[in-house]
Amino acid sequence: MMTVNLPIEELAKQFWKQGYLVLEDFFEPELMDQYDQLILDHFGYTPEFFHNEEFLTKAATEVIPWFPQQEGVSAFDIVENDERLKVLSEAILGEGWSSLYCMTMFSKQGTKGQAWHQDCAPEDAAKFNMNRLIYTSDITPEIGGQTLVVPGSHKRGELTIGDVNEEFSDQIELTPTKGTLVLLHGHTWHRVRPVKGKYRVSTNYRSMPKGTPEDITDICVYRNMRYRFETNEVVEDRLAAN
Ligand SMILES: O=C(O)CCC(=O)C(=O)O
Ligand SMILES: [Fe+2]
Repeated sequence: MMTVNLPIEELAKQFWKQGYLVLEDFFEPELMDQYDQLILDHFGYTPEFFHNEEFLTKAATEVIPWFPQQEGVSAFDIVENDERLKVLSEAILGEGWSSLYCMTMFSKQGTKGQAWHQDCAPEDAAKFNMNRLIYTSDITPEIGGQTLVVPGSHKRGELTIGDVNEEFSDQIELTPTKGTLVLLHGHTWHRVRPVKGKYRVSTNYRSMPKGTPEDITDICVYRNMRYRFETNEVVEDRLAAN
């Protein structure tokens, strides 16, 4: 691999300490504008929800997914192939890591964002996805949709049971601007604030270490349930069990 002008080892260490990493101005504004336009061309401003009513209500999560690479929108390969992103991913995930899929998540005006969750089950610390999130337009306090994370929570096991939108005293609020890269461990507790602006979008190039099952992100852990996307069902009611 080519040499990259980033303190790679330091950044990897920071990722493993915090469970996330924020790199502002990582991508060129022109590329982000191109992506944002492709995303708006696909969704418009008022797309229909994709998930069923039960999920929308119980998960308190209102995002609409799109997998542009699976539809041959080749512009999305540019970020995938970014040498700096590859080198950083390898430093964090180790040799033999792989890309999972690229998913754009769109939220229209007046929607809830996402409740606290872990993208995959935390029981085995070695089995996880890593989110590589890019923001193609600014998130601002006026627009809403800030991403909340609990630093170090990737080492704290299962997300606790409780209010799906609790304000934790140790949470950190991220307000990513256009071109920002956020790397986020799938076991890190995270949430997205409600969206007040016209729309809010993030694009996630999910990845995983060698030996991770392809369906690692099929079951998501919320504070009130575990949900399986493949079959659209609640696989564990965490409130009933306690
Ligand atoms: O859009 C974000 O900022 C976070 C989205 C999220 O929860 C994820 O990519 O797993
Ligand atoms: Fe997530």
